[in-house]
Amino acid sequence: QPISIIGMPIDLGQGRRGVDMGPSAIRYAALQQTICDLGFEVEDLGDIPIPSPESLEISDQNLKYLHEIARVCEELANRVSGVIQRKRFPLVLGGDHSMAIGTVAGAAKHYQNMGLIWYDAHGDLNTGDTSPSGNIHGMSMAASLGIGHPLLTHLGGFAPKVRPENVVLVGARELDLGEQQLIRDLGIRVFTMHEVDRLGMARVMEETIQVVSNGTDGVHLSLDLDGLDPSDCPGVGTPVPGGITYRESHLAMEMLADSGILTSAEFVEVNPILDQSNLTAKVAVALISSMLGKKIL
Ligand code: DIR
Ligand code: MN
Ligand code: MN
Ligand code: MN
Repeated sequence: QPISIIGMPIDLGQGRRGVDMGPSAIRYAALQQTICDLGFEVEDLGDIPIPSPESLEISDQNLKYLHEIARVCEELANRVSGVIQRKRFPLVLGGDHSMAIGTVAGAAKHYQNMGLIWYDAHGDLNTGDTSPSGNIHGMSMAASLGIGHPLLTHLGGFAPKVRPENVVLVGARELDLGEQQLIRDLGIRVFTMHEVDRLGMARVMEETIQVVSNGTDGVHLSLDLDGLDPSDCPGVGTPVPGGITYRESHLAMEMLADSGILTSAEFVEVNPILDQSNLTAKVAVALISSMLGKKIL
């Protein structure tokens, strides 16, 4: 399937500058050539324009930059939807994880029942009421499930985008109290680092693929690079020790490639300012290769 790259240089959803440079950093790590070498037809649609935080004011401390984030996510949703309409695979580069509200909205327009894999150290299951930070990048999975502020949950004119029984969280190791409660209430499938260690990544991904493909007609991968261990991916805004390794992540992406279930993907939270020699963007490109079916032999 031909691939369309979309950049989402957003940093309004969290507190540290530099993640707006994530799409550039991933492109700089030779994304397009790498995909091309794998034999895919690939186009780059450029970036969604994002206002810089210096030009804006925060009106609600519990939902920072709510209106601006909703507006640019709507644009992203339309762009993603257009790509799918043209029978192409949307590959979205971030940018902080608030962007997933747009990516998921755009993709979910095309599927009755979409599966969602959230690869992340965090749950991103807060709302304006439960968030300790007011940062919307910690609310994007909740919004996709229809929980939170209506401007976020009803983006694109419909809610919810996904159902709790079709979503899986992989790599979690830092969950706020409200997020833990929501996971219990909705019965969301979570593979914390405990399960990754205990079952192994192969088993975790077998079960993940089972859950997200059961009764679904599309599957989106939302991969936050902070799901990986900070020693492999130091260029992220909220690093948490004890993460998924580079090798486990490749295995996960290879198993997704073999399963053939993915219909869209995004790689987010790359912050080259906090990085060492663009390492995190290079890992993103390597993982994208595996996700697209790269084989050594
Ligand atoms: C925290 C951090 N749970 C929050 N979330 C992050 O602010 O809601 N998500 N870093 O990626
Ligand atoms: Mn995240
Ligand atoms: Mn984040
Ligand atoms: Mn995270």
